[in-house]
Amino acid sequence: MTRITTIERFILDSQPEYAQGDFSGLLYDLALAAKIISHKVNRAGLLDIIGEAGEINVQGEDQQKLDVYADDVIFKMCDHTGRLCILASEEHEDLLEIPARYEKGPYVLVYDPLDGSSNIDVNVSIGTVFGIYRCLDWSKRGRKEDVLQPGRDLVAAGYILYGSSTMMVYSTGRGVHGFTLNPDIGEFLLSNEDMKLGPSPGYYSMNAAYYDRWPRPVKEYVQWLQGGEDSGAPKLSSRYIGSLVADFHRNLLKGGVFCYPSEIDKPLGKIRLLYEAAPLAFLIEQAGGYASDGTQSILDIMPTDTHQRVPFYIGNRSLVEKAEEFIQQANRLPIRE
Ligand code: AFP
Repeated sequence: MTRITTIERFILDSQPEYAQGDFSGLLYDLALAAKIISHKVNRAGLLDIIGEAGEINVQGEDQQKLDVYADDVIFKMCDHTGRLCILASEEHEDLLEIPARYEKGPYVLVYDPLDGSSNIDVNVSIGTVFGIYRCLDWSKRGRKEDVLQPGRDLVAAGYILYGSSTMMVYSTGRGVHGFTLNPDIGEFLLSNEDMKLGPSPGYYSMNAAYYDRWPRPVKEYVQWLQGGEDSGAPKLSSRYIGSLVADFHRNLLKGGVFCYPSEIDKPLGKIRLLYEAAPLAFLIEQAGGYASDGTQSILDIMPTDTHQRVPFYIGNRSLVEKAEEFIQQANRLPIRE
């Protein structure tokens, strides 16, 4: 039998002595939340049988929408532990304060509880994304400033993919590590240690239905991606799920680039900087890749709003830098608000 490492063991073994309290505990809280959400996601198809979201089910209980449920689970797993000073969720307009009856801690959690939720009804992979920052000022913990930090200052980031298996992938700045949930024993087991992008990318991923809405340099970049040997681009195939976590995970394993560019009438695209772009940018750099808004590293962008969106190019460095080249050469920088 090969050596089995649980996520708990791995978290404890790979953190320095000083980080074995709040930080390790927070990662483990997220792993536990992931198991609870995974259990519910796997039953999503049964909603047709036991009642639709928003209705009363046969047990007489209110059905919650899955993304609201996931949001609740993460908040309730983390609000009382004394590890966090504030949370920000993609589901909420406002920041999520630690209830006054609980102690505040040194970390900040930003998260998208269930991304790709339009895929739930059709049984396609969805995911949770999270990022962890340190709070800036211990004496005034839990302010907006603690949340509005650049991705460069993340101390950890990760995602949970609810796919053919449930996986939790995270980095604390020491490589990217993946764990697969064994549902029989209810444990995340180390399955992908120190994940790195391969040198030969396999895929490009973008919603081609928006081609007419993309600015000219983006169209030229896509033509370059499609051009194979004539353009000097690597031979790529196209894959697009429409669930960022699933698209990202595939490209992390197989190499490639995911793009959600600006559009003529949507200059900042769709992807949220704080909840999606920055945590995944942190992971991709740890895996040897790069993420950009077309002009600069995603990790260097200082957020000004918790829900701000950003054009997003992420994957193998050579492919993302090529996007920057097209965008910068054309001198048509995405307009910032
Ligand atoms: P939903 O949660 O509304 O399904 O959005 C998912 C998402 O933010 C991200 O996961 C996808 O990559 C992207 O949107 C897909 O958007 P398009 O449908 O516009 O391609």
